Amino acid sequence: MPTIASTPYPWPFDGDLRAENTALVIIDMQTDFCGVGGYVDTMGYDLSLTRAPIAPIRAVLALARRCGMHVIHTREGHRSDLSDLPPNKRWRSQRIGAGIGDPGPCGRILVRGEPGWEIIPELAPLPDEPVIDKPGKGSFCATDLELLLRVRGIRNLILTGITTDVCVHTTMREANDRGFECVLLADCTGATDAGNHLAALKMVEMQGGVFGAVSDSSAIMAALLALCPTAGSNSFGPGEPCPR
Ligand code: C5J
Repeated sequence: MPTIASTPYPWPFDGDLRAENTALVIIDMQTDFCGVGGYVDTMGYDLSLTRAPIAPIRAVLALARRCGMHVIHTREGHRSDLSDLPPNKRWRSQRIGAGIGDPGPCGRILVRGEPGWEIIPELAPLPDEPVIDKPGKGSFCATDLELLLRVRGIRNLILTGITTDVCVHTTMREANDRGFECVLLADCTGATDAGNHLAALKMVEMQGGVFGAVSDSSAIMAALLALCPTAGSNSFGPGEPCPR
């Protein structure tokens, strides 16, 4: 039974880890959250914290694609008329000088179609990879993510992206309550505060894994190579599926 090294238990719980029933979920790797002039930068947070996961996610993503594993991206953002932006969310952001919907160096902050809202080029989705556009923190709220996962027969979710304590955690909690088996990759996530990142990891591990498990990029990559040994070879191009 393939499992990956993770805490507080080897993931997934039943060893049913296959490319077909598992998705790599990459949450909100948008300029607004990790780029110069974006929302997080405008709020004055340290961008090195939210940029740290870019390289590890790239490595996992390349291998997941070669193994033919499902890859799903998410983007937080609002309609240009802001009709899906709750007034309290807007008010809070304006209060700290980074008003959602207001103009900034990367276009209107967190508005769909604006440069800051785009996924960063390093982690750009391939044309056949679903992108879930969400107005909130959780990826299941007001989206078709659950339908898409059920239709594809996906049970296991490998969670990556930013920010650990907000959109990644909310998504993990939503997914766990829906019966999905989740693992969060510590080095493939990042928060606007280092302490919050660590606290978010610890929260997952309580109560025997109250929301799932925590692992890292090297453990998942070892498992992917075990599942699909030829994925490590250079005999086929990036993005090409494993010739099983
Ligand atoms: C936040 C996110 N932090 N992607 N969004 O507002 O975590």
